[in-house]
Amino acid sequence: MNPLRRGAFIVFEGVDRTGKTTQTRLLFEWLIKNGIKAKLIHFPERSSAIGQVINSYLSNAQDLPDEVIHLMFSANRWEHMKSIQNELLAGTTLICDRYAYSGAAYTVAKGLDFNWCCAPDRGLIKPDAVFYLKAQPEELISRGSYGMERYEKLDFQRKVAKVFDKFCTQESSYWHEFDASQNEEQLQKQIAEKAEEVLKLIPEQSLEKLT
Ligand code: NYM
Ligand code: MG
Repeated sequence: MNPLRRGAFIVFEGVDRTGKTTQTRLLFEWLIKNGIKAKLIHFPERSSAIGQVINSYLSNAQDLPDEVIHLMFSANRWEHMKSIQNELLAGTTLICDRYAYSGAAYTVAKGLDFNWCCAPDRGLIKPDAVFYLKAQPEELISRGSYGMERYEKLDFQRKVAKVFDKFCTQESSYWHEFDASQNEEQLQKQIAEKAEEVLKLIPEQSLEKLT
């Protein structure tokens, strides 16, 4: 592969329990097997000081106003922007489990304004592709009960799903929807095919920002 080629930035989105963590790992392994330099990342990134506040909020150890936690999720992305940019320009493909769209979706689901929610993430590096793992929250429940974290409730997940659907329609040029209710292997195959297409387009594309 051309050494001057930058890496691709591929984001996975979807409600809780759609298999994002499994599928990001499977895609990462597939890329490595095919000789593509790749790295897995995940937001929220819980190890930084901001990440630790987010973690204590999600585990219900701490309460914060909706606006404050929203801005912290965004700040958690901003604090990693320089390293994400450096990795991409150095030729590493980044597979990212959740990004700014989760930020908007979970806060809009609480009733806050869509545009207000998107504003703090404007200027972040724009993904080359978003892989949207879609399934009805009702169906996902059959995979076992939700965990103990904040937001892991059926009625809330339904509201989150609506916002992801809106993004998928609005940002259709780089959002790709996958049926997350099918089995792991089938889903992985479809994802790998799409990733291959995305990687082919990278040489012509410079890094863009979220607007
Ligand atoms: N979440 C995640 C948000 O509410 N806003 C964000 O910006 C991001 C990135 O955190 N229920 C929520 C969605 C999840 C929770 O994520 C933890 P994960 O992927 O389960 O670690
Ligand atoms: Mg979770």
